[in-house]
Amino acid sequence: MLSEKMQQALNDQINAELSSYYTYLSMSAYFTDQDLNGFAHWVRIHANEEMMHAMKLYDFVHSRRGRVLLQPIPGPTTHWGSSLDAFESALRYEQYVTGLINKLVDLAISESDHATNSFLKWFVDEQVEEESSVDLVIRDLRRVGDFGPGLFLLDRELAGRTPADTTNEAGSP
Ligand code: OFO
Repeated sequence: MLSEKMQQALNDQINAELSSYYTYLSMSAYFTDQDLNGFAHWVRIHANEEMMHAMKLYDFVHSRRGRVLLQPIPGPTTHWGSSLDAFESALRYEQYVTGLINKLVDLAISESDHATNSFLKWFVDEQVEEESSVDLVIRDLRRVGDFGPGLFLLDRELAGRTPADTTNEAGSP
């Protein structure tokens, strides 16, 4: 069984992951509007991963006989100054989410909730990957600067992103 406090914290994290999904989907729409379809594709795959994160938590709460209580999702940002601005804001957001995961781990440890602590290890590792993948695009964008052909080629490259294998990750009820 989950404690009331842990259940609330996991519900809050479900909300944060759904907010991430909404934010990345909004960013994908922004890139489509900018005719950067490779960027839009990359970010949309990222959005789908956020939904998978939310569902992983959702299933975990149920598997511990807890109650999932969905909360309102805040309206996402809809405009960014540039591609670089969009990805820099994504990195700041991922760093914020990493902080939330760390706090969840702290809570699990303080409650000696070993099952939740073990479950959260996947998220700790995932955040390293999330920050790194966004940071790599930022570095490419900084290299490219205002050079149009460079942006064109980067857009082509990002169009090649394939979805992560989520077998055994999102889970089903
Ligand atoms: Fe769910 O990791 Fe990004 O936000």
